[in-house]
Amino acid sequence: RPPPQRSAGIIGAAFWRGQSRLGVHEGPDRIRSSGLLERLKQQGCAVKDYGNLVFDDVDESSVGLLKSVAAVGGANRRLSEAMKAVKMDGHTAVMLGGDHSLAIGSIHGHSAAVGELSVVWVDAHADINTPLTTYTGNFHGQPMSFLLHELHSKVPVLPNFSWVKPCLSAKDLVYIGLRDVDPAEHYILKMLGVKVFSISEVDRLGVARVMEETCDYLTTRGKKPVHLSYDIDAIDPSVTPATGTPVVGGLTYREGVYITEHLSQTGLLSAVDLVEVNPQLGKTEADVQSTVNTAVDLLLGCFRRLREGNHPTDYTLPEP
Ligand code: EXY
Ligand code: MN
Ligand code: MN
Ligand code: MN
Repeated sequence: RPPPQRSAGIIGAAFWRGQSRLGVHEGPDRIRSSGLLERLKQQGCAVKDYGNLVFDDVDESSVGLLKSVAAVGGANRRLSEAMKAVKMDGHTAVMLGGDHSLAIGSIHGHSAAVGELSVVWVDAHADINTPLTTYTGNFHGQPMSFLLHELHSKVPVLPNFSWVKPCLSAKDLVYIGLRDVDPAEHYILKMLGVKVFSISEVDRLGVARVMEETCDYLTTRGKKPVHLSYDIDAIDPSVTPATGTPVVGGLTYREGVYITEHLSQTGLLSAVDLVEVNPQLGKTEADVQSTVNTAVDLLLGCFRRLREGNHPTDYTLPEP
């Protein structure tokens, strides 16, 4: 039997209120216009573009330090429903952000469709502040706290968030690339025993061993579908400068792509987020191009692109 055809179901989430820098809502269209869909098709992947979500206009509402609470809750509710529908249609889901607060809806909706998940979170940041530990008030630094069963009792109920049910266990989460972690976040990671390959572990072990260990760790308790949540700021800002919270000393382009290639080869990759591309933050057009092109290459890697090259299984050499 031929392998089932791979297909990508793409959702644009042009949402930015999980942080304060203008422009991250341009990510989805900019990534599309750099040829994502065409290149996926060229590599033998079926593609369905579900377009950009339309979010309700919600009044700017702060709760204490927390910014745009109701808008973030509402947008993620819509995304969760859309994500669930894309998975029900049988695609590997691709969520183009937007800021990383969108992982709440993306992972929630993915889990609503397929049940228990593993999550691989590739980021300079842990994004695991609770609404009570954040000192910026930005929701893109908090999504993981809403998703983990173990933090449920530490997260207050907020306007437009009552629909969120934790859906992930700490043992099913792996971080890669961390290098800017707040003290409360570090405490939480240690308290819950979360598997973390910080950028120091990438230095020490090399990316190949990090990916072997990631997959071994996640598959020892059964082969759950994998959700890859990829923040472009995981990559070094010399390669991907057009992002809101760049941190020096990141993954190289090659390490970043290797992560996607390895996860793709497991056959378990079920959904991908590509977030925090902000085309307004490049100093030059070349900065923006480099950031967006890297985002596209990461996504191609998620759909079985190999840098060694490949060919159709029925390829035959022309006879003279
Ligand atoms: N830890 C800081 C905060 O909570 O605001 C910075 C978070 C940046 C989050 C970026 C998207 O990954
Ligand atoms: Mn992030
Ligand atoms: Mn980040
Ligand atoms: Mn492996």
